[in-house]
Amino acid sequence: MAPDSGLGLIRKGFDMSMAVDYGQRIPNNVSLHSDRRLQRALESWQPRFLDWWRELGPDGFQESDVYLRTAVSIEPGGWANFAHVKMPEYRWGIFLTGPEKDRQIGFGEEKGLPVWNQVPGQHRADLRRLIVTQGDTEPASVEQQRLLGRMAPSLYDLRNLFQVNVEEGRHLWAMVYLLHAYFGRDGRDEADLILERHAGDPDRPRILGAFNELTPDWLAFYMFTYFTDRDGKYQLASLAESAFDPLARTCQFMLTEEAHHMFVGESGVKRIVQRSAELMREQDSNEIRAFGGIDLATIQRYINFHYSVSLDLFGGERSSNAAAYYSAGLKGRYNEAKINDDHVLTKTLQPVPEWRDGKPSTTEVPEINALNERLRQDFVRDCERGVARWNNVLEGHDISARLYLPHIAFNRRIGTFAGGYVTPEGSSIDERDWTEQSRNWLPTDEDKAFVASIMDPVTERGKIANWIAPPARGIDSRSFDYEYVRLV
Ligand code: BYC
Ligand code: FE
Ligand code: FE
Repeated sequence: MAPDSGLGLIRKGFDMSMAVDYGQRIPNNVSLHSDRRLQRALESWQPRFLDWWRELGPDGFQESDVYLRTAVSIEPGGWANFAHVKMPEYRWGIFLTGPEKDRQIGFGEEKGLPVWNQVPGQHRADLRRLIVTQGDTEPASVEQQRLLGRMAPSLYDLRNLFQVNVEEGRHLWAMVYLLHAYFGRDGRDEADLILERHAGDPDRPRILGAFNELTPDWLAFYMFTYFTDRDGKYQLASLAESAFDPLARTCQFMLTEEAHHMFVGESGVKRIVQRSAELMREQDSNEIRAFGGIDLATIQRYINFHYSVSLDLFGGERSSNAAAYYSAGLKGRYNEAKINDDHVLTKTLQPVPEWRDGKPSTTEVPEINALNERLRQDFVRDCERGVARWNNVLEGHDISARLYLPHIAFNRRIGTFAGGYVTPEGSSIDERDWTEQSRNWLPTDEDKAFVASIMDPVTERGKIANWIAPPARGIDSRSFDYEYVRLV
């Protein structure tokens, strides 16, 4: 019986042991075989997914053997399953963390009531929208990154790119499962549409702004996985609090994969900063482009861009959508259970940024309307940690320059700061000054052309491009010179 049949049945035949069934065409721990209708629907979506993967997934390398990890169980150690596989043969599957016994809704108007195992009619449209928005980002990122394989700095990095790509593909599966299993006909239609919108397509773009930008080079890739995948972490964590238990458990499991994506970003930028610092010392100059390194000014401009477009992903600083999601129990706060308050948030006020009299300022709003902003602030604090680690590298090379996060009002397109002109330091300026000076703050065509010019692929084992330092250690205790990708 499908859960969208209106009978409100808890999904039958749920496999409590949570073992992953790999005997199936679609590996899963949701006992897919006991729901023929759902299984058939997903099996008819699978070839469309594979067509999409071949057409808009990684360009080239589809026949190469890539040293990928695949989830084989949802237990903590279930991750450590590494083998060389061809990407189109990756075991994309449907995995949810195990159900928590007697779990209760943690926030909002129904706080304390049992969580839902089906979609309540009055929340159907909002839940579908959240799931579609989440699902839309996953294939978008694969599309954005599709050309990077041809300019990878090493086999190690090439493998990390593909690991991120296949896991974003699996995140799409996670959302498509929810759409098919719980939203009936319109869920299936939405799942099809996710494969029809494309990153940067002028006619059918992706839903959220950052997912229509190109990821043209590896500096952009590491910035994206540092900043934009981190938005994913915070959005998934707040959906993992949802009263709709299948969504909560799906997102919980996705978070384990997200950690690796952010590691790729943080360590990637760090290795670039390290190589740049080495070249600056060797040459006793900040101008290292002639020696094939990426200068700190360019790195800073990339930070400014990727950080500001990622801030936009949190939505407006005052949001009645976010308030409605919260009071309905659909989307919570980061680490909701660890917060010591009433978890209803209608009686308290919260300061939020506001654009007033032509400059950045703050105002107070009911706390429940400030949830996007709260999540954004959690994100900002998290972003600062990595920047501090990158700066440690500079300090270790006796370089006094520092990287930093620009002001939250800088280069924003969404929310109160959209349309304002603000410097990375937070001063408001007029449009003419912006036009003249923004080339100092955002990557220019010339920056991108330079970075593109040094992106020569390095495919020899143990070798690495000149603009990045090798990693401190390899993947799965392998050495850096391991054959992470067997090229054909
Ligand atoms: N671009 O009340 P507001 C990831 C729209 S990343 C375009 O301020 P709300 C990943 C908004 O839709 C995580 N439009 O915002 C990372 C609304 O439209 P309507 C993705 C935007 O709704 C790397 C209007 O503006 N997951 O997983 O509270 C690689 C006013 O909205 C944008 C999610 O986002 C934007 N940036 O919040 C791979 C979680 N921002 O109603 C994957 C699900 C706002 O006027 N999504 N708008 O038509 C959500 O929770 C919410 O939709 C948002 C927006 C937080 C995104
Ligand atoms: Fe993802
Ligand atoms: Fe990710």
